[in-house]
Parts: sequence; structure tokens; C-alpha cells
Amino acid sequence: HPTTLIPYSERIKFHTNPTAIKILEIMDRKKTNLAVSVDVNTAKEALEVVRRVGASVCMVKTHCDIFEDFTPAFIEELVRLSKELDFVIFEDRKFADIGNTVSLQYSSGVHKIASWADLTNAHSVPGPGIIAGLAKIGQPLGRGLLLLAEMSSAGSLAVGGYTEQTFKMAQDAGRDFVIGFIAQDRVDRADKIKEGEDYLIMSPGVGLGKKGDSLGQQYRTPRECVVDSGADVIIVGRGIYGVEGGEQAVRDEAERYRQEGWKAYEERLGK
Ligand code: 6AU
Repeated sequence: HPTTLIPYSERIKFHTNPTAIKILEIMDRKKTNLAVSVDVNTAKEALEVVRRVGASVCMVKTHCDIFEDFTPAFIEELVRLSKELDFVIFEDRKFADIGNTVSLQYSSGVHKIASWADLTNAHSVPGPGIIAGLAKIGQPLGRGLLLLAEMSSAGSLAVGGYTEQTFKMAQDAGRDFVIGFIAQDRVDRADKIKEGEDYLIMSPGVGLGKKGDSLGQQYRTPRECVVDSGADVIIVGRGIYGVEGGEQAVRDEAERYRQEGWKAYEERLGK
């Protein structure tokens, strides 16, 4: 795929969305294509993980509805850390409703996601109205959206024609708000992209140890994702925050994944 042969820094010129540009700049500056998913029970623990891994990542991914102690103060601190440690915040909300509903879910409620998350994601199943509903809120704020074109879990229905139509939906929406995909492969097929079109492919289901969990998750190595499948960002959760051995072990594990991800990226570029 042509995009995978171009360095992150040189792909900035293909983007207009401020979040896409910021992600590519951070990846280049910090030499990291690692996103850490902090799926822990409390906001307090999440901040502890973020302080440990922040220097090694381009992105911190949250599921803010998991935290039993969610408060605006948590968001304030997360945003402060994102500036101090130089990363983008991705709320993995997986919106999946009609445009009107998702625009309310994105802007309002307890979480007010659009006010703090640089990036969020959505399923394509409702049709293009979901993009329009989210864009109405997020685009004026410079936020970005990823569509789920494929999933890492066993038996996923997001395959074949669904994946292709998801790509087409993003393409039809234009590239000011939809900046890429959650996928296991380059879904922006080389024969389908237009001149100057560039998408960020982010792949979850990454682990250097286990091959999966008991609930259908499936893991591949950073090299399999980045070299074999052309992913731009690798997303790691339990493989990092779940490592045994305390604070230093989590720091070291994040650094290990950063190095693996970056080495794979350099291999792909032919360095
Ligand atoms: O590394 P894990 O298995 O502990 O965590 C993977 C994280 C979780 C999932 O909600 C998320 O990645 N995820 C997603 C995303 C990012 O949208 C899609 C998918 O197909 N598989 C997946 O695991 O927070």
C-alpha cells in the first residue's frame, strides 16, 4: 500500500483535520505509534497509568463510562497530562445510533465527550447520518472521528462488504472530520484511494504475550499489525496496564511496546 511507504511526518501534508495533524506530529516527534488503552475501574487508577506510560505513547484511549469515580476534575487532569506529556486523547465511545442521538451523546450528559476528547469512534451501521451528527458537534472543535471498519474480536460481522462500504462512507463524507479507521488491515485499498487521500489505520488486539482472552479478543504482535497489515497506530490495553510487577513494570512494558512498534514502522519504511 503506497501510504505505508511514506513516513508519518510526510503524511501531514495530506491532512486538514487538526487532530490528524497533531497525531502525525506527535508520532514523529516522540518516535511512537503506540496508543495505550486505560480500561481500569477508576479514574484515579487511570491517571496513575497515564503518568507511567505517557512519555511512551502518541495517544491515550479511554472508556470514560467504565470509571465509577468520573468527575470533571479527572478530565481536567487528563487534559493537563496530555499537554505535559504530549499525547492525544481518544475516547473509545463507539457511537452507534442515529445522527440526532449521537450528537446529544457526544456533546452532553455527564461525560461531555466532545469538550475534551481529541478523537472518538463510531460504527457505520446506522449509515452516514452518524457522521453528520457527530461532525456537527466535533468538527468546529477540530476533533477527529474514526469509523470501525473491522474488529479484532472473533466472529465479528464487520467484514467483507460491510468493511468496504464503511470505507466508502468515510470517503463520501470527506476528510475534514473522518480521519481514519479502526481496522485490522489497510481498508483504504490502494486501488480505491484518490490522489492525496490518506487515512490513519489504528489496530487494537495487540499483545506480545497472550494470543487472546476468554471473551473473543484476538491478539497479534506489533510487527504483524504494522509490517504485515500496514497499521499506523497500535492500541494496547491489558498487555501494558495489566502487567505484573508494579509501577516500574508498567513503564517498562509501555517502552517495550513503543520500541517494537517503532522498529516495525522503520522496517516497513525499508530503513
Ligand atoms: O488490549 P486489550 O484487549 O486489553 O484492549 C483493547 C482495547 C479495548 C477495546 O474496547 C478496544 O481496544 N477495541 C476496539 C477499539 C479501539 O475500538 C475495537 C476492536 O475491534 N477491538 C478492541 O479491542 O479498549
